[in-house]
Amino acid sequence: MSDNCVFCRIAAGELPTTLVHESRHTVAFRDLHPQAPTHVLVIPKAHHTDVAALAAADPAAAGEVLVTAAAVAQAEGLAADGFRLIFNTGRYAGQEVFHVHAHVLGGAPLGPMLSR
Ligand code: DGP
Repeated sequence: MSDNCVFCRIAAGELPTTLVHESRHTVAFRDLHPQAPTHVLVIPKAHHTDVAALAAADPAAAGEVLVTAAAVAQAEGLAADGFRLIFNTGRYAGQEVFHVHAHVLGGAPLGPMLSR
């Protein structure tokens, strides 16, 4: 656990959140500021700054985040019409929370991948 990391504190149950799914190594919860009708964040419980750091340090955990994201999409009813997974990574991507998280977005047409 990293001191002052909001997602570590959510994973530890120290901050209130709307949990969607929990496994031994992952937690999924609803985004505080949803950008789509369904917007869930999936994190590993262990602290890694971003998806590149996670993949380098623990490829199995990276895979588990993807498996959890797909299970969440299925459970939230997004699988049939489709959904988007986003890992904002670093400054140019606008990453705000430096504990790796997958955004699972869906529930309506999501538009173009990037706004220009
Ligand atoms: P990113 O830009 O990829 O780092 O997105 C961070 C997301 O995390 C953003 O959509 C808002 C969400 N978020 C930030 N703090 C909290 C929190 O305390 N609880 C929840 N549920 N979501 C949060």
